[in-house]
Parts: sequence; structure tokens; C-alpha cells
Amino acid sequence: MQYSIIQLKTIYHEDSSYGALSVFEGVNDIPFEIKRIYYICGADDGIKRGMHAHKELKQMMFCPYGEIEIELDDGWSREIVLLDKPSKGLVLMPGLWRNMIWRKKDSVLCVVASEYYSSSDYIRDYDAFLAFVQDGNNNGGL
Ligand code: T46
Repeated sequence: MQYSIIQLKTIYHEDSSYGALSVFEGVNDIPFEIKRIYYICGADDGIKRGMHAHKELKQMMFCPYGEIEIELDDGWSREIVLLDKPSKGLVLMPGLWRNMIWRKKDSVLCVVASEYYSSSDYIRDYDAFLAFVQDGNNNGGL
């Protein structure tokens, strides 16, 4: 499946009460230049979002606060990744159906993306998604 889990560089303060700083750079730490950043806040426990795939968009998502489950489907198999620490990043290539399920209220989902927003890049119909991946149109690769 066309995804990878990455460890974001994290710098801890000598006094842990000061917290930790995590950082990544476009191209150097993730496989694309960053054109867009968005984040989702204020969702209740159990909320499910997503239910779509992207044709060309590459993304890296992380959860700086809380726990969010990411269900991934490439048209042949399904896998689940739990974003449960600020230093964990999930790189998604195109052609992956995704659901995001909030496992803790007010968890924050941050996403950096390789392209500007385009509604035409979304596939929101599951049968259309299966046709897209099975026709071999998904040529993104890690
Ligand atoms: C994704 C997951 C992880 C914009 O106008 N501009 C934007 O850049 C984005 C990301 C969204 N929107 C609008 C489109 C919808 O009217 O915001 C509304 C909510 O978007 P959506 O229902 O697609 O939200 P999610 O949480 O299902 O999906 C979002 C991203 O859209 C998507 O790219 O992979 O987060």
C-alpha cells in the first residue's frame, strides 16, 4: 500500500515540563514540496470524516494532540494507522481511500499537501474509486 509512517524529528527540552518541539521540512523530510496546510479541530470522539480518495494529491498528516485512527484502502486491502503521538507522521500517496475516526474528543488533525485545493482531485464515490485504482490510473509511488 502506498503509504509510510515517518518519525518527525523531535527535540526534547531538558526539563520535560517545557514540552517537545517536532519539525519537518518539505522535500528534505517528506517526499514533496508543501503547497497547502490545513487542520481539523473540535471534532467529538467517534466522529468519522474522509470517505474519499485523491487522484494526484500527496499528503503528510500528523496529530499533535489526541488520537485519530486512519483507515486506508487501496482497492485491494485495508489497513489502519493510529496517529497517537505528535512525532508520528503518515505520508499518503494518491489513490488511497481514507476514513479518519476521532478516538479522543478535540484531537487535532494536521495535513500538509503537495497541491493547492482542487475539488476535481477528490473521488468521493467508492465504486468510482475502485474503477480508478483498478484501471491503473494510480501512478503515485513512494
Ligand atoms: C483529506 C482529509 C485528511 C476547502 O475549501 N479547501 C481545502 O483545502 C480543504 C482541505 C477543504 N475545503 C473544503 C471542502 C469542503 O467543503 O472544506 C470542506 C470540508 O472538506 P472535506 O469534507 O473534504 O473534509 P474531510 O475532513 O473529509 O477531508 C479533509 C481533506 O478535504 C482531504 O483532502 O485528505 O481531510
